[in-house]
Amino acid sequence: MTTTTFGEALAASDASQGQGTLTDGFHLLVDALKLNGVETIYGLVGIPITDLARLAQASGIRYIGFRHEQSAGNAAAAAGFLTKKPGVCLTVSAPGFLNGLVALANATTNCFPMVQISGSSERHLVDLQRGEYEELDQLAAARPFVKAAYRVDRAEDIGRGVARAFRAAVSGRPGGVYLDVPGAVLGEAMDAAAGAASLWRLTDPAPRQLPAPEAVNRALSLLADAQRPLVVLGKGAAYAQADEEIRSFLESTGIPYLPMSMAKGLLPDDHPQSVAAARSLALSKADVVMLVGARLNWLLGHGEAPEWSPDAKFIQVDIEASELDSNQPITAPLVGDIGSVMAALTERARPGQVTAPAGWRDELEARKARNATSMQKRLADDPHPMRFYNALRAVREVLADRPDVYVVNEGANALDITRNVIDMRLPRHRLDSGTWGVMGIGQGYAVAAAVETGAPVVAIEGDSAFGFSGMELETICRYDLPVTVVVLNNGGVYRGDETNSASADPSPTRLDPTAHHERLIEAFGGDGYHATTPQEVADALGKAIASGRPALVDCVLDPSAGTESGHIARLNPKSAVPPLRQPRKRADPATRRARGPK
Ligand code: ADP
Ligand code: TZD
Repeated sequence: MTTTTFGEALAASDASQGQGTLTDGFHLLVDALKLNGVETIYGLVGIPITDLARLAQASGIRYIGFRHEQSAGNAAAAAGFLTKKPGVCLTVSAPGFLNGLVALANATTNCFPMVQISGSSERHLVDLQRGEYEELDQLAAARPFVKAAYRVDRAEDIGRGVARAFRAAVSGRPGGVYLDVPGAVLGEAMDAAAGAASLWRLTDPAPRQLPAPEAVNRALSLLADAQRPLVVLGKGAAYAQADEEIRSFLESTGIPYLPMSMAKGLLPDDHPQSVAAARSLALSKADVVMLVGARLNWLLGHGEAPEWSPDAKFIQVDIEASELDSNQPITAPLVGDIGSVMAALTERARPGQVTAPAGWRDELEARKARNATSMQKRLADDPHPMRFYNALRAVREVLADRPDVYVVNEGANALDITRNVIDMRLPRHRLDSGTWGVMGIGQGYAVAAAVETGAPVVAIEGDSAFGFSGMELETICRYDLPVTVVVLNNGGVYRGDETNSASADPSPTRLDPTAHHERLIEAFGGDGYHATTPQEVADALGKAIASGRPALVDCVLDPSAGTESGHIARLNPKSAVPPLRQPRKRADPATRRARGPK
């Protein structure tokens, strides 16, 4: 028996394709992806998809191989958000599939278009539970977590399966789609001409959805009567790539707006109509609120008092009609794509019909000025060891000169404080933990931002958050990506100064306060920096971005910096009985040794 290398097989199959004889599932799948514009696949190989990845690469698709499928999936999800085309993640069966599924579910939760393609084991063995290698009914497992899930059972259906998956991922409300491809289907041969005829390219994958004219008029008259109107821009508005339509509606009416975290930069954060710095006043007093690609979920207090005025009336612009009324009555529903809806609002508004009353603008301005002063004070503080604000002041100063940098952000305090301190000036340049507040997106999102845009990326992460995808530093180095990871290292989950008086074990929130995370990237050829002062942070970050090389800046923070659960401590359930032991909030000997004298 002779064996054939993959390269020989590829050459032979290319030749045979040309002669119109046979093709197979591997080739049909790659051809279907290429036909539908896929340029990059994020994945991790093994049985039965290794040759699929090789073939994709040989056919001109960029293949980015990760160390864990969750990061590959997160990269695909971020690619979907950034490009408005489904990001593609490729995994092996059962465990690889499940690792990727977390990211696919997260993409669905965040309304990012993504397709996870997983190889699966022999159906006749899996379905009778005969104990196959990596046996799992993946289609059934995926269904509860995704927007849609399909399986291709015949090579001749590969084109249909890809079309269906891509259409589902990107049309209407975007989301994650699972496509199951059994190994046997990849290997299945069929006539090459019939195979080519079985593939198609989607026409208009995400058609515009125009709002009804009466819905537009209803929203305009509600806004016209408002005394204290407010627009909330969510990540759906960023995703929609309707930047001009949104800007011209806001600027022609003068209505104050609040950007949700991933909508920061849609208009530059220093825009005079941004009321991010007067958020609580804006929410609590607005009488007419227009939500644009933002859900009234926990991130917006479900629209409830006292965070919101109990009399507030809502207008909601969303592509998903069933989202409306999920929390509060929506007085003026505007169902459609954001570009079409915002353009219709601007077009149909009579000159001067919708304005922002001066009293309301002045009230917000005064609060913004007051809050800006206290922010300046916090940033000016210079404690040593560093705390979040003075470390982030240094990051802010460096990034002020680099609006082109993509910012990835995860952690608790590291997330909340970075969101407030780091201004964004360009749309879709900030990616973060999102709707689930999930940890682990850091390196995957950073890889995708670098790969999809070619621009420099700075990932600002808590030390706990960083750990979830830390091994992807090797991926960043292997592909030589311009990514700088900034670890805000306070030696713990939330903070690093809690001791356990019951045993020698560290407390549940403790991590190693002496960790030098920069050494991790050095192991893979990247540049490591250890920073203990804001000046060192600024120098290291400036150098790292300028180099365009993979880098990590470990910022040593005081372990007592940070609060438990950051801004959402109220979500921790309260015990009805007094705790057995109060955790002590002071540095233990290891921490004190590590930090030196104060
Ligand atoms: P945030 O967390 O920033 O508040 P959400 O993720 O809660 O934002 O909300 C995003 C919303 O945007 C979703 O309800 C989604 O259906 C909607 N959406 C996504 N893309 C579009 C689009 N092109 N047009 C209209 N709505 C969209
Ligand atoms: N696991 C997952 C997947 N997501 C989560 N959100 C958590 C666990 C719980 N969690 C948070 O909500 S924030 C956080 C965890 C573990 C880490 C906070 O520590 P950090 O950041 O070092 O990343 P700060 O700046 O020290 O708060």
